[in-house]
Amino acid sequence: MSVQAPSYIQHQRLINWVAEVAALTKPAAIHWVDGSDAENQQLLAQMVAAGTLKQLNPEKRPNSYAAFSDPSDVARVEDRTFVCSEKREDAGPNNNWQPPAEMRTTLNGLFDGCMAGRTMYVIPFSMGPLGSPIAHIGIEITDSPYVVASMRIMTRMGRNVYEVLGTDGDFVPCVHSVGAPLAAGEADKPWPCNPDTKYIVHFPESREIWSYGSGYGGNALLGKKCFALRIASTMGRDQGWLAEHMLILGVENPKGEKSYVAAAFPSACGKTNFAMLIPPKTYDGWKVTTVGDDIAWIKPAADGKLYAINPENGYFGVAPGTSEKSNPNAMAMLRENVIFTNVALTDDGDVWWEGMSKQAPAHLIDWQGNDWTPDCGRKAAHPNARFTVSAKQCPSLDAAWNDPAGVPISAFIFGGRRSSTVPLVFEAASWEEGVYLAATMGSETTAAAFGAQGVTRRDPFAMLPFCGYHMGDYFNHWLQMAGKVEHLPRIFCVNWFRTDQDGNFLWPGFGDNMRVLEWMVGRVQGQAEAQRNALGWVPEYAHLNWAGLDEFSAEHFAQLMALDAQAWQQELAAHDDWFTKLADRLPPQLAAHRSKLAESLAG
Ligand code: SAT
Ligand code: MN
Repeated sequence: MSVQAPSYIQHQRLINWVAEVAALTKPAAIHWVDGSDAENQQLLAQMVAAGTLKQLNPEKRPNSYAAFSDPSDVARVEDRTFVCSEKREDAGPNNNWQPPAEMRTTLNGLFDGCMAGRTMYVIPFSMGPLGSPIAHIGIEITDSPYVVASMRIMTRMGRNVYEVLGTDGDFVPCVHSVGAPLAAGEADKPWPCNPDTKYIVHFPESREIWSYGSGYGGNALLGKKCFALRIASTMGRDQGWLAEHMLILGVENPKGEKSYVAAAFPSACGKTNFAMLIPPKTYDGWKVTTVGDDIAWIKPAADGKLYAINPENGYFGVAPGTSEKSNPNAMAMLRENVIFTNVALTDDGDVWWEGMSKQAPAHLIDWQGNDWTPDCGRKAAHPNARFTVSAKQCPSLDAAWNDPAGVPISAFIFGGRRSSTVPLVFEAASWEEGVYLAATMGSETTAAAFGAQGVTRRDPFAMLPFCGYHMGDYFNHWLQMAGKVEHLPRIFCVNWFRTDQDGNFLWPGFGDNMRVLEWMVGRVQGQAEAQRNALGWVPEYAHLNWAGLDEFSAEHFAQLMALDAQAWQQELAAHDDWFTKLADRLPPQLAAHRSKLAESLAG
């Protein structure tokens, strides 16, 4: 197939690659995406006509749309996700692996003619501010206009990317197909996908991504987890930087002193809410600002500090549970220009999801298009329903969010969902101990996420499904940063989810997380006090700011911070089980710290 690239593309290797993919996938047409407003409007109108999108009531939700996916295509598919490094050991037990040559044969078969009857879109995008030394470029080829419209929100997408690429710049090639070729005259579906066959494949050595069969989220928006985490983590390993599943936020005190922190939480731990936290009323003069809600790329700079960018340009957030209480900034950000996926529709053409309001509307159309009433026994929105919205609409957006230099990181925060054992907050006594804590971090499953409820799954650094290489090597990479970075950030652990004997949360959470954040940032600035214990440095009751939370007693706080020796013996045994899985590449420092920790906990 001959391809005619627009004259503003001067990159022959890129044009050749597009021609190769076109020859394989055999689309009906090629569209070189330029990112313009006119192009976007045309694609949206085309998707409305095809039934892929419904336009929402412009008076309620201006310029916003709802998409409804095929019920077989509603989330990332971890069991269909592969890291095909040359050697199996390099992918590690944390990734599915197949020999790269075998996988290429499989993919060649699947992609042969897979775009028949469809338009192939070529999407140029930058992860991070255009031209930033921390940013990297990708080109996604896709046959899904939904992916084009979503990538326009989630990345810096458009023809100016080619100016950065020039004639020979590096890019990560990403090939995506919904895996549903159309025979001549065959009618399309509103959400084409392949219900039987899905492959999300990464080749870390050649830094390529191939995705087949799904149109949803991280399976299809390849800049996100595939590139910005799995492929970028291997780039970071090779080049001495970090690609992390972290939010980035700024905290400014009334004196104007500002610190940035990056925080990793597994899913269902309120990560987006924390990234957009609004401090309690008593925090006059304090500001919390958002740089990113999901991913951080972090590189050492000449001044000896680590600088972070949010490689993304928007938020692909979970809608259910988002409310005026849990995240007022998100609610404000979602007022217009949003693409929702798998939410429910109200009778007046707006959206609703579980947790948006205490009282559900009397009637809705659920995400599968059926009538819904509060007593029908089904969820109105899919539990993994999403919003896709530009970062620029976030009311708490940090002034430096688009700064090519990134923001200096002074602390890393790791947190899971633990009903017991792990205290509200503590600070690791050293970098190495912090890496240990992050490496052994666990989170209890919620029914929505994994079926079984209350099982603690180890999710080191919240990276388990996203690290593109052996987790043991990844821990080692983190340990090695100590020799490369002069001013290392401090490392903290938090747990917002500890419960009492009756299963009630001990910590109010949401805006009150500010109290813990204030202490952590105070530690960084040398202003907050702490006490040493077996885990590290912990605040005493008097070290936190309780203004506006007067009924919160010292005894209550003690319950949140308690170290239960027996529970920690079990915890350490779970760490052992977890480390056994990674034994072939586990850094010896971590095993050594395990023994030290057992001794200090024994007192
Ligand atoms: O679907 S995404 O990968 O973008 C979000 C998630 O599942 O974590
Ligand atoms: Mn995420």
